[in-house]
Amino acid sequence: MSATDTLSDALADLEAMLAAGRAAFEGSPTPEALEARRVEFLGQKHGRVRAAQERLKALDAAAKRVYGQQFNAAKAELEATFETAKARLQRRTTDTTALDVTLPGIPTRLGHRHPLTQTADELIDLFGRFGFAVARGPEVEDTYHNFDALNIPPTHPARDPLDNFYLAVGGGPTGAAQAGHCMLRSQTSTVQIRVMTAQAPPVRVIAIGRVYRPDTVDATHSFMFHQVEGLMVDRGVTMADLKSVLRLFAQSYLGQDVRIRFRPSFFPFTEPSVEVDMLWHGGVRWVEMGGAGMVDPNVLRAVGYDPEEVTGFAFGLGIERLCMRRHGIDDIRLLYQNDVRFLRQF
Ligand code: FA5
Repeated sequence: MSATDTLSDALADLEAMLAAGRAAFEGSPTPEALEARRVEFLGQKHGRVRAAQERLKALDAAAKRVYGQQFNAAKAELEATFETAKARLQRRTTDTTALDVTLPGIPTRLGHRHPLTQTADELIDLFGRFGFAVARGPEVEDTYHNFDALNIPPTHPARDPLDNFYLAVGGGPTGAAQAGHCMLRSQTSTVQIRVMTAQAPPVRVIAIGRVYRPDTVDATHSFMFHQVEGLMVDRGVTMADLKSVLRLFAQSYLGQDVRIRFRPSFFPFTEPSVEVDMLWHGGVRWVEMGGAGMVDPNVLRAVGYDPEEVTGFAFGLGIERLCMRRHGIDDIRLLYQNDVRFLRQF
């Protein structure tokens, strides 16, 4: 092997070592990795730079001069690259904007059920303990279940289009498509009919759900709200049972000291009928909580029950007002604005 060949080999190896060292230092992700690579390249005893220096010994005087110059430049460049990489990694560990993995995390806020959903769940639980099962019915109803079967005659003002959300399409009581026979239910009393047509007495159910009325919105009225309907039919059910159940319910849900009162009223599907009020606002104002009464014999007959055999009571309470009274909420609109600052309190 000639001295010239040895020089060109040595220069090629030097160039390759320089490229590898540059890449190793610049690509070091941590101070520890950089230190390991420093030892590999710049280590005093066994480093690759040291080995490249050893190549000098085998070269003749002229080649030594050439190689020596290139070696010095390569070594200086690698040392500088190492220092730059070291400074970069140091900056990263002392940089205050860098991620500090020892800091406590930012807790994720857990969501929870809307106060109205909580109220509905509590009512299901409470009435469940009184022996009432849960029944369901559709929100899009026909006028048969919303009116006819509830003894509400065709000319009754409760059917006024200004007081109801009729739908332009839909099925009538016979299922035939007939505009105006379909509506968003205005009361959960529709479910009474559905339950009684589906099963024989005894019946003891509640139905919870949305109802719709084009009422003017104010602190206690919304155009969409929720009702809990109760229905109990059996032999010998009396008005005394109705009053006991409602009083027990009010005390359980609103507190032992709650005061409720029954006022004579009228609903076409109950006879006698009452309206139930609860005392509110520091005991200075009565607020209507619902309507109730003994199921009208006409309604029982229409679903195939014998009013001589069985009697029943029914009630329909506004869930928003129960929830408001329970939590001291003075405006129904707060329940529908979805302001998390409000909702977070429940
Ligand atoms: C009824 O809806 C009857 N179906 C109740 C009933 C059932 C009577 C079974 C007899 C037997 P009323 O229209 O009064 O009745 O409504 C009942 C309750 O719903 C009211 O007392 C009130 O608490 C609530 N409510 C009525 N309208 C609204 C409204 N616009 N916004 C919020 N709550 C309302």
